[in-house]
Amino acid sequence: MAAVPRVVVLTGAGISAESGVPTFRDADGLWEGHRVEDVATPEGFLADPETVHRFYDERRAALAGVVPNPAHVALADLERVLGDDLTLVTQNIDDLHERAGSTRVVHMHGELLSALCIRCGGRVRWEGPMLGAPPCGSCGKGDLRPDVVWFGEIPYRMDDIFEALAACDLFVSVGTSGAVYPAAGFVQQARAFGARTLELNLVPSEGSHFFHEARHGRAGELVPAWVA
Ligand code: BV8
Ligand code: ZN
Repeated sequence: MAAVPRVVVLTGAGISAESGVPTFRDADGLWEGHRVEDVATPEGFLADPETVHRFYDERRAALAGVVPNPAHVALADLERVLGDDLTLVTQNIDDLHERAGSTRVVHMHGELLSALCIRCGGRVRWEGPMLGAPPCGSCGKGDLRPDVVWFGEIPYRMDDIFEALAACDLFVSVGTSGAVYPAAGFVQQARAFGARTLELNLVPSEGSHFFHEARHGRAGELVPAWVA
């Protein structure tokens, strides 16, 4: 019985693009409506919490209008085959992997459907608008912020991710521009530990040259073909 390969998959906004979720850096990217510094940094939130809440409230509301695409479904199928030998890390804050059936998703940049108390650090699932929300239910004093990792903040579960990268036989990156660190550096770490590396993206990413192999096209076609 051949050893089961240990696989790490990293997904970015490109895997949700075919579900109708805007990416960050493509022509109609999200950031165009807003300067990154204004909406995706702690300083931006402190300076103008209302604008930041509106930005994330709009994206949270938009989740109701999108559904997982075949790329999300294929990765959920892969989890049923590989079990613990698959580590799925996403930079995305939508819940499309979960809705496609993935059960153990590492949301390194947080989640739209979670609220974080800036005072006690308490978390609570949050589905509606956060602008004007009452104070935190745990400590009763803190204001809630989107439970997402902004620029300058430390991504979640980095220890688990580094451990998976060190142990994996195959690292696959799906739908990411390779513009944001530390996610953009994962391919180099996996490769340094001897893993094979594969990029599945619409166009060559900024880190394409770090991969052993790169296939370019739509995630909805490339991912099911790779998983099959
Ligand atoms: C940190 C959450 C320390 C909120 C996000 C100078 C040099 C290097 C690094 C830095 C630097 N100055 C500052 C830094 C650090 C900084 C950084 O990397 N800045 C960049 C801009 C230079 N990083 C940080 O601050 C991070 N924290 O470094 O802490 C540390 C480090 C290590 C260990 C411990 C501590 C925190 C970064 C997190 C920021 N938060 N999002 C929110 O979502 O609003 S980032 C945001 O960008 C999203 O998470 C998004 O996922 C991420 C990356 O974007 P992509 O997912 O790749 O999306 P993008 O639009 O860019 O690309 C889409 C791709 O899909 C394209 O390639 C496109 O071709 C492709 N595509 C499109 N359609 C399809 C498709 N592919 C397939 N099929 C399709 N249909
Ligand atoms: Zn609190």
